[in-house]
Amino acid sequence: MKVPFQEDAYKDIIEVGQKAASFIRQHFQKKDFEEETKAHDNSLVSYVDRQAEQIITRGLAELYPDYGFITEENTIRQDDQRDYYWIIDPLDGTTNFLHGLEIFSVSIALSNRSGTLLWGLVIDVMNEDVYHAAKGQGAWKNDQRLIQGDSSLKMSLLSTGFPYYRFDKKTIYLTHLEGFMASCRGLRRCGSAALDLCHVAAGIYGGFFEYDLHLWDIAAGALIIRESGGVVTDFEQDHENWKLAGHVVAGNPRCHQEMFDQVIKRNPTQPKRTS
Ligand code: 2AM
Ligand code: CA
Ligand code: CA
Ligand code: CA
Repeated sequence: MKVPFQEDAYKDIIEVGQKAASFIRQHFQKKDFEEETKAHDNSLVSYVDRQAEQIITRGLAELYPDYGFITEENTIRQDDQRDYYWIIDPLDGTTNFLHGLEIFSVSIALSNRSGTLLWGLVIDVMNEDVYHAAKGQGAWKNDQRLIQGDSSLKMSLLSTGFPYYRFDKKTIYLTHLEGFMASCRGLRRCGSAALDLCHVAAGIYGGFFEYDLHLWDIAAGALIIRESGGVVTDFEQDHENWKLAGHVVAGNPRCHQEMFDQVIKRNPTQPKRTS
């Protein structure tokens, strides 16, 4: 399956993402937003998330009127039954954004109807770095090609995100955390899964693990990792199911395998598939 547009179209799509990133940056600097909560007290959102989403969906609809959308903030009709649809998280790391921590991103992926990821973009908003990947063609940070290294688990930094409201998984999570703590060089928890995945693609982290993520958090970053030569699976080493279950283990091929051999396979329970 090829990307349904030529390389010279990437620039226009990236510009749409950059427009949203610059909108987010301006409001971050002015601090003129108020937080709101969704169903759970730690699920925060602001008008900046919604506005940024509209900037992206309007821009993309103008470029590709026939494509559908799956978006976090629901500001447009959700439709994954078109030949192609965009998967959008307009602001990944909202809690950081609202608390003044400069770690958040814009994430846009393109999928075909059968769920194959074809193209992905993550923008590190405050650093103004652009990560993108096209299926079968590679991954880039700005104009630098990303090629995976092979650092061992022992020599790697790992990144994770804590479980939110699903505290039924707390015990499994703490077991994994303890196992990884003892077997890697250091653990980080920065708060934007999309950016964490890009940092795996760039070789900053040897690996990443988190439960219960949504497709819009991980679709673009996962393609960027794969196109850099890295691996993305769920906790049963399934290469596709993470899209449905949201449980993700990612890394360079060596570190990813060692995460399973040294920690995950030694634990009798894993977060379960939801499908
Ligand atoms: P968000 O900022 O777009 O909501 C970090 O652990 C990841 O979890 C981020 O991708 C973040 O995305 C997401 N996240 C934040 N709050 C969450 C919540 N209450 N439930 C599920 N995911 C959440
Ligand atoms: Ca959110
Ligand atoms: Ca998110
Ligand atoms: Ca978000």
